[in-house]
Amino acid sequence: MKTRERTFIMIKPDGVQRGLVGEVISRLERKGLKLTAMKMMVISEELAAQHYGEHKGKDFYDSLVSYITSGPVVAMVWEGDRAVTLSRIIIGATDPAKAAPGTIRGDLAISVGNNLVHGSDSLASAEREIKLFFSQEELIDYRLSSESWIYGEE
Ligand code: DAT
Ligand code: MG
Repeated sequence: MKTRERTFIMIKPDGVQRGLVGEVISRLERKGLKLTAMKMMVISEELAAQHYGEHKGKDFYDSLVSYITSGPVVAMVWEGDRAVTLSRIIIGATDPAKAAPGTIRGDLAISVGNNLVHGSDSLASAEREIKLFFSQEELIDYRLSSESWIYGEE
């Protein structure tokens, strides 16, 4: 594996309510990424404000915070070569109308707000978001037996 990265992925309340937890996890698993941490939780107002701090002041901020705190989410860390970029491609563009077919949002979402999944947009965001949601002990370091088949001789 050339550049092992960890990224923060979260199935948002609409994903949980619509029964798409397995679907989202399955797409990331089938890609060959490795699940490193996972928990179901209800996000507090404080955590939502920290997670979405970059959007504070925007017109959709209040509805974004009330949506993300409205029900349980599934927070995860996925690992692999270029995991940040690859998982953003699997998730698709923010607006489902612009998300390519074959992506999670392109296939399964309609609303810009309720777009099912969050994925870190850079390595720096990933590091920040993983720290917000998980302790060091919750990140499981293990080897996938399929790794040599996923990465070949790299
Ligand atoms: P992404 O989730 O693709 O990283 P983002 O970080 O720009 O997108 O925005 C975070 C979330 O905020 C996004 O998933 C949905 C919501 N959002 C973004 N732009 C919006 C808009 N113009 N109107 C309503 N909600 C928006
Ligand atoms: Mg974002």
